[in-house]
Amino acid sequence: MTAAHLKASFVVVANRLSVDRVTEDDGSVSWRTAPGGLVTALEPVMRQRGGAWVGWHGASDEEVEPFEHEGYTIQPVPLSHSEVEEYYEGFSNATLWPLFHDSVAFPEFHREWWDAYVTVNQRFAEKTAEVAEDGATVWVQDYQLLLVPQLLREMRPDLRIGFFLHIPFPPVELFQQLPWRRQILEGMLGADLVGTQVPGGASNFLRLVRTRTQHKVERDRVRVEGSHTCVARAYPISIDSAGFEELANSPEVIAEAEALLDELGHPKQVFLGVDRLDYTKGLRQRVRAMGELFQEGKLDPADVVFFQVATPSRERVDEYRRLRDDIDLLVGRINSEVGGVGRPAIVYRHSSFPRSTMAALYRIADVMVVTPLRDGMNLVAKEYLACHPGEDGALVLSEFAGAARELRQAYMVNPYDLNGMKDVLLHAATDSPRNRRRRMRALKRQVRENTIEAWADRFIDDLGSLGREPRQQEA
Ligand code: ADQ
Repeated sequence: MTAAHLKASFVVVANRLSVDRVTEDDGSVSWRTAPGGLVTALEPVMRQRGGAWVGWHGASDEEVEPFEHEGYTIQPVPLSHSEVEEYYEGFSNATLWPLFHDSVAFPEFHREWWDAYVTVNQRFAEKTAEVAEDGATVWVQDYQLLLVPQLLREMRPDLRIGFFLHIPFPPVELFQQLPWRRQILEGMLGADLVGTQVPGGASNFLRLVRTRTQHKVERDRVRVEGSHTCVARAYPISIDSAGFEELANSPEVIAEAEALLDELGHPKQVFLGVDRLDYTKGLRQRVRAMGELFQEGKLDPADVVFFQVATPSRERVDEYRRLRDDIDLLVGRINSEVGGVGRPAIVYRHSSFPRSTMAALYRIADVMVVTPLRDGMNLVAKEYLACHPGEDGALVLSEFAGAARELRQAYMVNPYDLNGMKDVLLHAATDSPRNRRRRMRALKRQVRENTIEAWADRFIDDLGSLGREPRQQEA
């Protein structure tokens, strides 16, 4: 039997597939794991559980046949060129993404983008209905697919449907701006279980349901009239902690870390930033803060390097192009003013790296700088804690990352407060070894104990038991 005919009892549905296509010079095609937080988190879950992953393969106007990958089935969903523009770059990434991140960039509202969003959500729901076996568990992911739970329930009431939002669910005042707010709430309510990164997200959602729909809300439960009960709760996501730790301690990664230090001329301290190049990640503020510390002589470029890697992201969306230009300019200006010896004060790489290189970077970072203006969780902070050897390291973390709720021993910053951030950066770099160790020990324990398997098990177990309750009551 081919992959196309296989039905699955566990289905993950996400905008993008877990794999990216790579075309070699000789024209041969292979697939490699895609970068980004959602895939980093869910790929190990799929490898362990098997099933099907429904998602777009990343190119427009092209149909790709289903295939097997690492023990699960890849089920590609096609998108046309205009759908990529309107559903993906438009409604998902220029309307919902900024709006759900505190409007740190201005969200645009266009009716034709919404129409494309509805069409594509319908297609994802149809594909999922086709590949899910009777009574299957379906786990829909993220803001690109907010309508899928309801659409899918209409087609397949036998399914157990979970939905997880990887980005923040915004405060009521912001969400209410959406012209299609009611449709989106009803779309999400099609799920048996709605998961958010932090409890505040679930309570924002429930408050909106209470005020904007007719459904009855009792604590964390919504009684969807004539249908089912939808529960909304927080499930803070994590990483494959043991997998990252093992990778970081492999001889290859240790050698790569040494080579990196050689290349940098063995500075006394390495500050590190790792992000998708996204305006929510607070890169402008971070680069300015580090630049001022160099310019004011508080950090000596002979001793200290700030290494920033930024994965290219959403490059066809205007805001992202502007951000890229701004960072290029800013880094260039700072480096021309505060030249280091043999290497610049800020080493900036605008590219994606293999996971082993990421692990090597985390190994050599004395101060990890994670300063988003708003972030659902932020896995980079957790990856650093899993990968950095020993207890002599420091995590500087924005209070506006979901991770700040769990990683309380980090050096916390408000990224909007440049002077405050500069003080904390210096404090983290110069704190006593005893304090740094005490904080790192607690942080590392947190990440070691809260793994991605535990996160997935908790969500899927709850989905199994919660989904059954209303049916038993109705019997
Ligand atoms: P993202 O916004 O993508 O995720 P994050 O959680 O930090 O943010 O994950 C980024 C991932 O990309 C990490 O696994 C990191 O290692 C990887 N990465 C970053 N730069 C890279 C580079 N140059 N080369 C290779 N890999 C790189 C979204 C939400 C987050 C949430 C996750 C998971 O915005 O808030 O934590 O989903 O739910």
